[in-house]
Amino acid sequence: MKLYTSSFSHNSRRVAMLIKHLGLDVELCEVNLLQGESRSPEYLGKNPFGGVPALEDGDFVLTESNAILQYLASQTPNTLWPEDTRLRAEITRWQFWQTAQFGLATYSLMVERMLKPMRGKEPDASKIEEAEARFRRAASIMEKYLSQHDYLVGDALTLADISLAVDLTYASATNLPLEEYPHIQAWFARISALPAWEATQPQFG
Ligand SMILES: N[C@@H](CCC(=O)N[C@@H](CS)C(=O)NCC(=O)O)C(=O)O
Repeated sequence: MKLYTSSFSHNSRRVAMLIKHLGLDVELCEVNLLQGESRSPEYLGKNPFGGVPALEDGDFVLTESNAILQYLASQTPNTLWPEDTRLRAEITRWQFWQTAQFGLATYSLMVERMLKPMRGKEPDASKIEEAEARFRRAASIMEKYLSQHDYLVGDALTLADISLAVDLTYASATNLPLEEYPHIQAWFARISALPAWEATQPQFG
């Protein structure tokens, strides 16, 4: 299998972390986003959705990091993606919520506070305000849940934790107000202590 990835894409990191954590045999193929490779005709020929990450398994191509996590974790028995149907449903629920709420807020702040300045563009104050409000709404839901649990599903690390934690990759650069959420911070410290987190730190250049 091959994973088309970018070493500074947090969405790619989600999958790279799982590959490291489970020691899966997947070849990582770097796509140069800064040079527009993810939109080149050659790449779109492989992955018509464009962007990274994308997994290639023979003639099967899968996009969306959370779908790729489930597909890869289904290849081998492991506790990150337990067999139990309800646990899987809870993991999937957090992953949908990541895409629709938490990750939407952190991504908007990444665009406004990192990507626009990198491209010499002015951040949009109204978008920052909207994203911060969305972040606080989402973070208070996680904070309440994590005040009573060490992990998002069950009592051990699952795909749900990887999915959500990766959205904090650029927490400092995007000025996320994590100091307001001590239980999220404690949970994040557990995830970021994993060797797979350290091994997938973003690389620029
Ligand atoms: N919802 C998608 C988001 C993928 C995404 O936005 N990828 C970015 C990098 S973090 C990308 O490839 N941008 C360049 C492009 O779309 O061509 C996922 O979770 O995989």
